[in-house]
Amino acid sequence: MKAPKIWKLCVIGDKAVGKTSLIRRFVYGTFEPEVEETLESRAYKKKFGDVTFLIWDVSVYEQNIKPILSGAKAVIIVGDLTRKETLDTMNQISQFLDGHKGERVFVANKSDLKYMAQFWKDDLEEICDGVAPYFLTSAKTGENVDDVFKYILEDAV
Ligand SMILES: Nc1nc2c(ncn2[C@@H]2O[C@H](COP(=O)(O)OP(=O)(O)OP(=O)(O)O)[C@@H](O)[C@H]2O)c(=O)[nH]1
Ligand SMILES: [Mg+2]
Repeated sequence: MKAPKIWKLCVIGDKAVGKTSLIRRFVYGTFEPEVEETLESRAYKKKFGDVTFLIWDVSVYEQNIKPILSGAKAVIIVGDLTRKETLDTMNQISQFLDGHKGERVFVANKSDLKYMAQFWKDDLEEICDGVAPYFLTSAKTGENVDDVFKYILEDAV
């Protein structure tokens, strides 16, 4: 019997950008307009292809994120398209991750509210710096959410 492949992923980003909503959309296929803030980091499990993802929803209150990020195959850095300051946080996180081994993926969430967008693809291209991919997602409609995980499954080394 082949040993199951378990990949740890981490979802991180500014407050209320939709980290929990994105994970719930992917894992359960649901969306809720009212979500409780995530006080403590926790993991969700989802089998995808021949891999089991262990997806960590990293709380903004996490005191020590290094152990949580340790061993992650990929880190999903999330921002909220309707709040420019969340892009700055994405950038800061990305710099903090320099030297971290796993893959890095940028996600600008709430694309269903694109008429309120405060940043767009050109800004994302800048922070990706040609080395990481970015996705515009909506946890509300589900747009592109699976594609983020599909990318990690197929392209993460
Ligand atoms: N319109 C829209 N609302 C969204 C989307 N994703 C999340 N939300 C809403 O944004 C709010 C915050 O979502 P959460 O999933 O709690 O965000 P979070 O990043 O986990 O927040 P914290 O755990 O508090 O840091 C909730 O009211 C969600 O319903 C989206 O794609 N579109
Ligand atoms: Mg949350």
